[in-house]
Amino acid sequence: LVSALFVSGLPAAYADIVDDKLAGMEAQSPIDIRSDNTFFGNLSPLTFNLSSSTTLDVINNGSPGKEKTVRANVAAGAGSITVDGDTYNLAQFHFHTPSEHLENSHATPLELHLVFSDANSHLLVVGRWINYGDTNAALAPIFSNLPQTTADHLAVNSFNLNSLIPDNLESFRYTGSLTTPPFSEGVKWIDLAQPLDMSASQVQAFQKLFPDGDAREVQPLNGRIILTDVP
Ligand code: SG4
Ligand code: ZN
Repeated sequence: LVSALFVSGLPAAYADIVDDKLAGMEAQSPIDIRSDNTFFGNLSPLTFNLSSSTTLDVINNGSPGKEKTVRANVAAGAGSITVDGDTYNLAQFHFHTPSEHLENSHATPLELHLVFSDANSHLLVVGRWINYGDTNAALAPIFSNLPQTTADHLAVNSFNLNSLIPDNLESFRYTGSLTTPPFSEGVKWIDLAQPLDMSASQVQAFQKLFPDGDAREVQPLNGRIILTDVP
C-alpha cells in the first residue's frame, strides 16, 4: 500500500521500471513549495564559481519509457557551488516541462535543474523556475538547435554558466530525491526563488520534443521542512 501511494505520482512511462524499490522511500522530489509549508530562516550563503566560457555537449535522452530531457553535460571543472563548507562540482544541467516543483501549487512552463556532486558523490540540485518572458539569449544556442533524437549531439562553445544564475540567490531548501529512476534519496535541493525568463517559442521548441511532458508529480512532504530566506 505504501509503495502504491508513491507509484501513483509517476508518469505512465515509468510503470515498468517501478517495483517494490520505492517501498519505504518517504523523502521524494519534487514537492509543492507553498507559503504555508515553508519556514523563514537565516540560510547559509551560496557561493557559485562558474565558468563564463565553457563548452557544452547537449544531448536528448528521450528514449521511450526512460527518463527524458535535453541535457547539457559540462566540461570537468567548469563550475561549482560551495554551501555549508562543502564544495559540489557541476556535472550537467537539464530541463523539465512543465516545472516539477510547484510554487503555491502552480507549475511554470519549464524548470531548470543544475546537478552538482561532491567528493563523496552526494548530490545537490539547484532548481530554477522558468517563466514566459523575453527571448533568453544565453540559452538560444541550445533552444534554437535542440537535439531532436538520441543520436544527435549539439556542441555549444563558450557558454556562460553565470547566465543561468540570478543575482538574488534567495531560495527554498529541503532534502529530497532524484525525480527520475532510481529516485535515490539524500539529494540536497536548492530551488532559487528568482525565475528565469524564456520566450514562448523557446518553451515550445522543448515541449515539441516531449509532448507529454517530462515532469514527475509532486510527492508528499512526510514531515520534511522547507527552509527559505525569501522575506
Ligand atoms: C534527467 O533525466 C538527467 O538527464 C539525469 O542525468 C538525471 O539523473 C535525472 O534527470 C534526475 O535528475 O535533477 N531531475 S533530477 O533529479 O543526474 C542524474 C543523468 O542521468 C543522476 C546523468
Ligand atoms: Zn531534473
